[in-house]
Amino acid sequence: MNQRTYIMIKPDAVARGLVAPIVARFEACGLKIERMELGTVTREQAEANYAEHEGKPFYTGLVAYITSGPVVKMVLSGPEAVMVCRKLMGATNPRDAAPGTIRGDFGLTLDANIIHGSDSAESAAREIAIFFGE
Ligand code: D4T
Repeated sequence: MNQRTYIMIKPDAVARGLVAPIVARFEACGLKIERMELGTVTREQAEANYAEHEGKPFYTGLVAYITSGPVVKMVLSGPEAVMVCRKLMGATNPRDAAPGTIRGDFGLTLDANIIHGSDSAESAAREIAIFFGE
């Protein structure tokens, strides 16, 4: 089933100059770039995106981090794109992420885990609306 998913390269990865190698992995897999934009995340967008985590101990730091500098926002499409992108990204905590995955190869800490990707088709539709207004 062809799907769209929302992917965001987080501020630390952009600052470290990792945009090209990360985007290359999605393209190498055959995923299509539908939208791609360098920009900042507003506080409103961050709170909407992470609403499920409101009240948790890491929530304030998470919102501060994602709004701290430029990110790369993308819509990618392809067969089972949501699941395929989650596999390419690896486990949420880079220390648990397998070598060969984006987080496993480029990340070290959970609070700056390199990349965000939608976890379901429903989340993708919600997040694409938040970040691209579609
Ligand atoms: P995102 O949403 O960034 O793609 O990550 P995941 O979908 O893989 O993981 P998540 O929603 O559980 O976590 C969102 C975001 O919060 C940070 N985080 C998470 C953190 O700083 N401390 C924590 O204890 C947890 C669970 C990392 C990712």
